[in-house]
Amino acid sequence: MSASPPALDRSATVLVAGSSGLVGSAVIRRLEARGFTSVVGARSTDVDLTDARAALDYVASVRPAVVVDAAARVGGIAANDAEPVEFLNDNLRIQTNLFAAAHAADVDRLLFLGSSCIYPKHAPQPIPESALLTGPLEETNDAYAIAKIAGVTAVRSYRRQYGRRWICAMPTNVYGPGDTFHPARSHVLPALLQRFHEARVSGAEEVVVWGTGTPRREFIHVDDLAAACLHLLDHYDDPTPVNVGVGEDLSIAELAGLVAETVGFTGRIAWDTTRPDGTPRKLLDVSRLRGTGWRPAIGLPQGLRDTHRWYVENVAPAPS
Ligand code: GFB
Repeated sequence: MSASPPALDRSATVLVAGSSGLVGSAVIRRLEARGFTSVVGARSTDVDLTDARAALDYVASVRPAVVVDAAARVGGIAANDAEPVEFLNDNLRIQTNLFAAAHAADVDRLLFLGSSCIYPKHAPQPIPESALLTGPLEETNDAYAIAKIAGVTAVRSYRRQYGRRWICAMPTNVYGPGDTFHPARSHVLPALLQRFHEARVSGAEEVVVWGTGTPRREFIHVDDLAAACLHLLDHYDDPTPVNVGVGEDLSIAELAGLVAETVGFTGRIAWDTTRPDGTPRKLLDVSRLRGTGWRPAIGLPQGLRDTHRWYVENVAPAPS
């Protein structure tokens, strides 16, 4: 396994790119809870990372010792399928510019967040890190996946050519408070929470869920992912990306049942099989992560309740 680097200095300046997003905001909460005293969050309104000059100037002005790259254009299966050009180009630009700026500012520790969609569509299950680049990708998100694979290669290249102690984490599907709730663009878990909640409130008898219900997905709560990111920065220094998951998956049909139970919807579930299923199964092999001594703490039923509460308090329209 990897060499263990020195734990991060709690007074080091840590720059979290993508700090208004689901993952970036959770990483900031975790760093602050763990006693980091100089945490800087970069939102897209602070710096446009698709602009190379802006990225260089911004990182030079912050002078971070550590960078967490949680900045990305993200979305669910429909958004990825509809806008592959933006998912490819924006993500390539964001990470290329941020890495170049971090290198120019002599940043020695960086964590890049990828995605489990980098693995082949028919990878062995659970998916080991060694499955990378062993087969064709799922077509609905190949543009996003290629951008993330380029990011993994870039991190490995900065390590090899310049000796940077940069690392990659590959999270499974992430959810939690702060997620994007949009009927067409979001990932499945927030999309279903919103749809089932609205059906319960309006008294609808049926909720439509996309696809066949048979694909299997693994979900990690964003606070667990943030904890894993900090754990890896403190304990992991190796060119191999690390899968970050919980080690268990469920079918979309089972997820829909759990969401219905969480929000109190008791009507029918109908399946819109004109919608794509995407990858049949994405369960990560998390033995490398477990080998570093980390385990998740938040189970899916608890995480769903937290996320539903957050949705009701922050997103759902107030009852009139
Ligand atoms: O979360 P999701 O969009 O992402 O969809 P992926 C997961 C599964 O849920 C698919 C089904 O089989 C969908 O067909 N599903 C059912 C729904 N109802 C819905 C719904 O209302 N909304 C959505 N979004 N899905 C994404 C990638 O793939 O995963 C990204 O496109 C990224 O690139 C992300 O990697 C983690 O797991 O299929």
